[in-house]
Amino acid sequence: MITTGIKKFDELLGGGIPNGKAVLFQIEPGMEESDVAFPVMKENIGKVNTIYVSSISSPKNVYKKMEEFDMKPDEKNFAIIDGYSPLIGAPSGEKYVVEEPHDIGSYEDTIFRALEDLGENTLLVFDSLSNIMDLCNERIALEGIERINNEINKIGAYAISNFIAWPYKEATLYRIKRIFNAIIDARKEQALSLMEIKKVDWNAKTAKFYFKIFKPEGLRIYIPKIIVTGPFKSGKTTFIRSISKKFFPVERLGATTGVEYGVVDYNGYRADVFGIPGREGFAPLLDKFAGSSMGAIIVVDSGSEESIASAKNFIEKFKDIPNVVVANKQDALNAKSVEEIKRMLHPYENVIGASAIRGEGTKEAFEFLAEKIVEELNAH
Ligand SMILES: Nc1nc2c(ncn2[C@@H]2O[C@H](COP(=O)(O)OP(=O)(O)OP(=O)(O)O)[C@@H](O)[C@H]2O)c(=O)[nH]1
Ligand SMILES: [Mg+2]
Repeated sequence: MITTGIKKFDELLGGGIPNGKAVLFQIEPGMEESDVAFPVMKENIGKVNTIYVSSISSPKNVYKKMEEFDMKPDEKNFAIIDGYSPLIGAPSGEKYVVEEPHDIGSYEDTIFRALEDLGENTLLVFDSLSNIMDLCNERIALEGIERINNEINKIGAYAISNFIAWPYKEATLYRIKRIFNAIIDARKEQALSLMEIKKVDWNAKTAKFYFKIFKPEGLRIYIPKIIVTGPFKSGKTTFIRSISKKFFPVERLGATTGVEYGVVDYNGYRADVFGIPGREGFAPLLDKFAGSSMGAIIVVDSGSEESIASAKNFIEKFKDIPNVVVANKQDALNAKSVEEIKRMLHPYENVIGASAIRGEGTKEAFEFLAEKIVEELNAH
């Protein structure tokens, strides 16, 4: 089994990509993220041997890109199959060179030779299957790809491939679907990049989530807008600070006076988080954000009944999007327990205890909401 490095993604895949499986990333033409396989390869480099089939860029550019992703390939466990240099008539310094890049047979020969050298614990990565199909005869190329996938299935290795889904003939697309164990779509939706597990022939779910690729971190489930609000002095700013890797407060004399912003990177999730004071003057802004946010975090002071009671208004305001109440200041002597707070907010259940000042429970509350946001996306 190999993993994607994204906890939720792996969970949806039933733990990861099992041995012997060939996965196709079917990417909408024109997408900025045209290489979705690369960050998955990053996650596994060093854990399995890697063969990278380079057909659209020079080995030099592949190594450069690896550096950008903080990857340190080792000759013993990483090899490039160079299908690019012969194409442009340049000499290749690689051990594995596709002599005749217009012939899928030449790709097969080289790949099988490399697989033999590196063994079954190997991940085969295609930088662009669509490019290889365009170079070789489409029909014959597909037959070759099928033979390669069969070999992967047989020896229990792994394959991941980028495939730009140009408007190919129906028959071609059908054939492609048939010869891969899993198809994962990457496409634009409402100006965001969406990944959708469309087909899997092992025990996994079809599901979707928004994503982004960051350098050097790699793949992340992306949540463009989470709002953090709540009553006065409940610890909203302290909460956002404690979950963010970058934080931009807007404060005057210790009080928040505008929209503060944090970038969260936690357990495979990347989110842009906006803090808005809950006071009356900010109500119009709050309503505007409520309409455009994917989720809401309501921070209350567990030591104040008034603060807890006011959560009800916020719960009502955010009833149409996933939300969570953070019962903050659990460290304080007069703090009401999470159970008590749940009773006070009954029948509302999504209450998570935290101490933002100690950084306890805050990331868990964030992840709880992030999971709900992904579930919500898959509920429709
Ligand atoms: N004991 C305790 N104090 C906390 C905790 N979190 C925040 N505080 C304190 O509560 C006060 C308010 O914290 P902030 O984070 O500024 O609260 P806020 O909700 O952003 O406040 P406003 O934006 O002005 O409404 C500060 O004195 C914090 O140190 C916590 O978990 N425990
Ligand atoms: Mg504040």
